[in-house]
Amino acid sequence: VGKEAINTEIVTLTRFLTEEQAKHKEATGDFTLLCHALQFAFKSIAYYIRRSTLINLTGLAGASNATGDDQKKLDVIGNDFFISAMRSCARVRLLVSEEEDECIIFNEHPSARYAVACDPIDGSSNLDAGVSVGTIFSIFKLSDDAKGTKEDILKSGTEMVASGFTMYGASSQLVITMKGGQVNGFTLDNNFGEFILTHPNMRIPKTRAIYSVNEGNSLYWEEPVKEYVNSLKYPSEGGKPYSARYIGSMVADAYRTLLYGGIFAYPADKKSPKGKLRILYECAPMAMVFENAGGLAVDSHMRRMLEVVPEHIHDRSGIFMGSQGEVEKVIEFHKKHQ
Ligand code: AHM
Ligand code: MG
Repeated sequence: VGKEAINTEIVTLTRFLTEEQAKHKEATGDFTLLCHALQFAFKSIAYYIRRSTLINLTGLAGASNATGDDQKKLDVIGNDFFISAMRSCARVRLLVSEEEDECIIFNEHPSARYAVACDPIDGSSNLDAGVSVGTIFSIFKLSDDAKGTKEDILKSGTEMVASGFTMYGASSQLVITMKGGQVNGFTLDNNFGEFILTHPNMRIPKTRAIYSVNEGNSLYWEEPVKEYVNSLKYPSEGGKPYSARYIGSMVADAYRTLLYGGIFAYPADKKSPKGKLRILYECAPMAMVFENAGGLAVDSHMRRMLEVVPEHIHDRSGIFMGSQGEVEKVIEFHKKHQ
């Protein structure tokens, strides 16, 4: 390799965060430190997922989590890494995790100004088959009158300061966005041990004929959802039907949708009238990524996903997210039924 072929100006996540911080005169560095802790949690989880079949980390841990799912060994480890990182960075007051019934309150850091919600390993039913899973996170800045109780985080997604996810796939991909900002994608270079900026300013295509939904639930779907999905499969004369892609890991389905375009849906239905996916650490953070990339995200009532306020920390919602043109179609079908 010639000298000129080597990029010596690599933008690592650390460098990216330092440069972002410099753009904000009022920044204290707290957010940057919090993100450093986050990236360590991602690297640790990525490392153990890569090695899981070799070191007996497949299978169940023998308990179930807050929402009644069976916990995998890696769910427990991922959760522990996440909690430890958030506690030790000393910038987080509250932490909501899918794996914890209650909101964790770090009383040892009473002046910490951030609250974080996370799903440490989303899509864990795919883990033992080596299929991509991911971590989803949302970051809120506490208001001045915050009391340090879980109510401080029962906010709409519009209140988030940042959100994103890491997908543990053929490589680990970290996608992060800040309020009103661009969406940036980083790839973990295992040799460097660094996330490298590989996808600056990600923009989702305006339309794409790909839909991603668990059609095994179609028996329970409401009429507008049935009609909408049928319209994709049986287009009017001369039209081409959509392709179906469904991994069953929200992070992996979302990452593909972000890159290629299309729509990802987990609608509320007759069996799960509130939907399956959780607002604070699945729907809202994804919605912010999609909106900031030029896409849309709505709930099953066709409300803007980011404006939905959870009543409880583990509240669920239906969700449709993806390319602007594709989500607009869903909205049209729902309007017809009003
Ligand atoms: P989990 O948090 O228990 O892993 O569940 C969330 C996952 C999402 O990643 C995925 O989109 C969905 O559940 C798949 O559900 P289903 O198996 O019902 O299609
Ligand atoms: Mg999950």
